[in-house]
Amino acid sequence: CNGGGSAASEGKKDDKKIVIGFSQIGAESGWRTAETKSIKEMGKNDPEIELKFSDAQQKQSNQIKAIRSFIAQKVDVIALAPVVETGWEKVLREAKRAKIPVVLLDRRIKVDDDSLYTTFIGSDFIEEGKNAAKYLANLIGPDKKVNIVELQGTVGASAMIERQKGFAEQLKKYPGYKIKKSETADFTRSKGKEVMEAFLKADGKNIDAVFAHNDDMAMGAIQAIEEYGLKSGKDIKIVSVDGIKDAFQAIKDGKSNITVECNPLLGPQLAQVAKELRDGKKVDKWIKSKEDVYEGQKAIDALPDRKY
Ligand code: GZL
Repeated sequence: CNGGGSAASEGKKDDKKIVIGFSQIGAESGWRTAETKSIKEMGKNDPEIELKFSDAQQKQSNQIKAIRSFIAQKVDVIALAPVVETGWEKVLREAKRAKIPVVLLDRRIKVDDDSLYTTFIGSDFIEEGKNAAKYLANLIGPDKKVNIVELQGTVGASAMIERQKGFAEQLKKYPGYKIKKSETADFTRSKGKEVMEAFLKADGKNIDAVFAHNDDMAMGAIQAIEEYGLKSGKDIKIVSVDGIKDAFQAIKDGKSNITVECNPLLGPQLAQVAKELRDGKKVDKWIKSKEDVYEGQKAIDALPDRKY
């Protein structure tokens, strides 16, 4: 180099940049791709951050490999969106031994030693499940007899476990509301359509509502309901979680009824946490996303401004 260049130009690690290794689950839903976009944009635009990105194609084994690779590269921070809650102790102990803080994004893990991660940036899934039931009962009438089918997210994912729990908890307040069938459709549109087709085939005349753990599965269910010959949003009410644009459009078109927002735009918060860790600041164990619930005219009015 010309001798006068900065440390970086001599090929040495530019120690002003914070290197974040992010192990992303995959691209199973519109929500997930929005989160990836938010974090990649942060990596590109924030001069203090260098982002290393790995896509695990839904496999925990690929996430564990990525974490080991980040440890070997001596990144400053590991960000992890854990596909499932369990099976992380061993590799997170390796990260701890390497003195690399681990920031959880958008899903939680179950570990006996919670010093294995520094913070969880994400939503209150129990709250989201409760809101889904509350708004559905408010729409149909809390005293009605309502047969519900449930499209669950990825088995073992905290978002799936806790949304199911919150919904069932709230449903106790409405004795006429019954979950007749509940099956995973893995947070994807195609599986949501497939499982809904099976539900309709089995007992289509007795389904009053669908609770889908994410909007993508709800979009698949809407297609199945229409192909079955019923009016989605009218004959069968739809409530789902995420708040992607397609869900707002479906509400505007009268095909869906309620979407419970779950914020995927976590790039700025991840950068903020990485800087606080660099500066030796203490960060909260849970950095909770702020979110709302959208239905009817409120959803229609918000549609033009939705960012994902
Ligand atoms: C929620 C996130 C979930 C979304 C789904 O934080 O983990 O995973 O709700 C996504 O769309 O697949």
